[in-house]
Amino acid sequence: MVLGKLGSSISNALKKLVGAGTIDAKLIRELKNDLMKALLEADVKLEIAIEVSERVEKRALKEELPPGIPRQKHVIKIVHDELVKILGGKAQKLKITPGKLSVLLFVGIQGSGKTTVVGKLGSWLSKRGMKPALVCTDTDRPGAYEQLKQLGDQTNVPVYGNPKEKSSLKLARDGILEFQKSHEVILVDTAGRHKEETAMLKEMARIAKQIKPDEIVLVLDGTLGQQAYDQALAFAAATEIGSIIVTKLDGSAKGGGALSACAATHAPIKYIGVGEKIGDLERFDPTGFVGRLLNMGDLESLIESVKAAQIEPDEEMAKAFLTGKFTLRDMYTQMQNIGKMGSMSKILSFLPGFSTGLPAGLEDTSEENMKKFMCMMESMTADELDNPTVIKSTRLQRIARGSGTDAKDVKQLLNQFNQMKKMMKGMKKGLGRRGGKMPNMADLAAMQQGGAKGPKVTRGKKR
Ligand SMILES: Nc1nc2c(ncn2[C@@H]2O[C@H](COP(=O)(O)OP(=O)(O)OP(=O)(O)O)[C@@H](O)[C@H]2O)c(=O)[nH]1
Ligand SMILES: [Mg+2]
Repeated sequence: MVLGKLGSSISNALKKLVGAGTIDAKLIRELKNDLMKALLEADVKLEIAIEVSERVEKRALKEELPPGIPRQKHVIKIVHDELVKILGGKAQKLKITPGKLSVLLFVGIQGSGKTTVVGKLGSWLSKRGMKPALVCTDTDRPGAYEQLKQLGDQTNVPVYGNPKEKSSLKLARDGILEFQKSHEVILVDTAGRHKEETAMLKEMARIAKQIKPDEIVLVLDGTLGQQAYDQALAFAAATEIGSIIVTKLDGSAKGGGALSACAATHAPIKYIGVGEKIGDLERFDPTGFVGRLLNMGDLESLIESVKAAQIEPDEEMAKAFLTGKFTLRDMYTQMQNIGKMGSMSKILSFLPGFSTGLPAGLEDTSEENMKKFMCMMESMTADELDNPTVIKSTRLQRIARGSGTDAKDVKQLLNQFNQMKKMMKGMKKGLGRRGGKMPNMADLAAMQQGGAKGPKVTRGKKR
């Protein structure tokens, strides 16, 4: 995988963080250094590596924690978001308006893969029911028109060009005239082969001015290292780059150059080239890519579900807890909250380092079990919910019957409740440091994971 090494270095750094009970400024600084090192090793330009890791450090230290989110998870989200941000944010489509003529101009240095990309995209669009056409404006490379024609012929996409014509401007204009009435998307290939880079940039800017494309796509060789940044910057200075396509990501490319190019142009990567064949083109989704890169499952959906649930214990519950009166009713509410987020084990499985298991009293909190427990609690009287010690044999039988379970299941629930209550009692002492806030299930899990006896996770506090 491109940037695979970067991903494993960063996720190792994050695992260190998750494994630690308490996150302090020293740990965050360590993460910043690990991040910077990983970015540099992946060929990301020094300035960008510094900028990203410093931003992560600053945010991790300053930002208030959203309710119910342990600091570890929050820091992971910051790293994730910053990487996604550089790569262009949400996955975006090319600027093509169905039913209207769209013109896309492809630019890039010699050999970056422009002509190949134009051929691949023609095939991509035509397979999706659109009517694309290709235009060759390259007057410098011998055989440029034949190369594009060959690609177009493979997928029956028409190609305009004239090897005898010397003016690239005229070729661009004539190509558009040729297809504008009969086709939906015109892909214009340009020359990358010039004696001087400035001459090429000038020609590109002239063509752009003349044909006013809907989008200018910078095609970038994915095997480029540090120089990718300056190259992308030069293009962005000469014209308005709308998106990037990174090619040759099928080889041993580290991919850091692509990351720097995005930062230089503030343009998103929309596609990647992963081979020489016409079908070797993939859409690029920064969120999914970074998620896979950091190997932490679909973090976004987790974060979204946590956000949607907005888990925060209510005041009544906090009071009940502070006075040591944790009842089955409170446990029921907690389970309802977890239900809103998805099961506890699923939530924890999103986090590296949490795979070792659930905290004491929660091992059995699978979704199915939780539903069963809630069913049993629904079969209890108010008295039983508030004071579970009254539940003895006949009541046990009645609750089991009412909820379609066995007496041993009810016993298991009571057992789990008692374990939780014991654990909460143990933590009561440390509450002052939490500003009197009651821990929720996620906190409990985090505490247990850190091996802490008391609540060491600070929430909503600036450091
Ligand atoms: N392995 C691999 N090779 C690629 C990929 N994309 C392009 N190439 C190869 O890179 C070489 C250059 O590609 P072109 O498409 O001709 O590059 P260009 O930007 O049009 O080059 P100029 O016209 O000289 O500016 C060709 O040999 C392509 O087959 C890719 O995604 N993977
Ligand atoms: Mg070419």
